[in-house]
Amino acid sequence: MKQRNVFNADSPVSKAVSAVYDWDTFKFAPIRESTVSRAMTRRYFADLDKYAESDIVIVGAGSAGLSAAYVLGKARPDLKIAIIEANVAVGGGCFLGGQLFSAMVLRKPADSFIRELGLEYEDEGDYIVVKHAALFITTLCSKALALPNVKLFNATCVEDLITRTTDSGETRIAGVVTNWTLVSMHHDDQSCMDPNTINSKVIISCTGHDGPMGAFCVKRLAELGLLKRNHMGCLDMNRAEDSIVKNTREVFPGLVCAGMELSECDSHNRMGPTFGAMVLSGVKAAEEALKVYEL
Ligand code: AHZ
Repeated sequence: MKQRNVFNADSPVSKAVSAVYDWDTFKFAPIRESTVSRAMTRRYFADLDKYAESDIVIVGAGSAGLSAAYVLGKARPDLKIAIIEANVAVGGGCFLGGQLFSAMVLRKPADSFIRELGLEYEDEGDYIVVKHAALFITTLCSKALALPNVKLFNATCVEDLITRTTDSGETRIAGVVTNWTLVSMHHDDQSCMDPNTINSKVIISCTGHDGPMGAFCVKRLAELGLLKRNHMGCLDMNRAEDSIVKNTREVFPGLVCAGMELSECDSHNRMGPTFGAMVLSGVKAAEEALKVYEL
């Protein structure tokens, strides 16, 4: 027997969403399919046009890349910041804490960044625990993307770097070469799918340690003999976190390296599932990138 849905302004759900729906008479506003297509494509291509000349490009939207994006976007509303992420989903290795556990550990003094995001945590003395890594990364992402000067191009892969040779003969990074990730995955069975480009004065590379797609910029420069590549060291939490943050820097003219990608450059130890160094490496990368930008 069909029951009439009760129109109830006092229901706890109506109060939670601050709206009352009468489910029997409910109807969405009308729309034509092409309107939806145009609403998306017009904005996407306007963004491609706007960010083709970016001030700072961040490669990789894991914990280090998104921390850098949030800090930079907030500190410098005058700069255009593009984030390029190869995956559909952001977060990199940061949707779980470690070994598929959910809680996320950050050693102090990274607790100040968690307070900046407005997240609750348990204070355990020398370290803090956020109840779920996904809560951290989604909050960080939403705060970064809410900034008007930050644009995320996800499902977009950095396939190469743009270089320039200055009058003094120095090679500098001057941007990134991109393609949609699904296109990048078919370079072996489709011919000549040329990429797109974004020019930028500074790149912050945060593509993580070596793996199916990590350490991209360090590996690319190393294969050309422009940068020496060292491999990530074994796990040592104490050494790893300090040395990643301390060494976050411009590793090649125009290229700041942050997060675990740096371990493939300098052979830092890995730290396993503790994320303070990723967050603070992102913050330091933002400062280093601004120094390069202002030169
Ligand atoms: O998809 C990658 C991920 O989201 C993205 N990425 C990689 N190559 C790319 C390319 N173009 C665009 N060519 C690319 N995007 O970069 C992101 C890297 O995120 P991550 O979480 O792997 O790196 P992170 O340095 O931000 O965080 C590392 C987290 C780790 S690993 C680790 C250990 O192994 O001990 N410990 C911690 C805390």
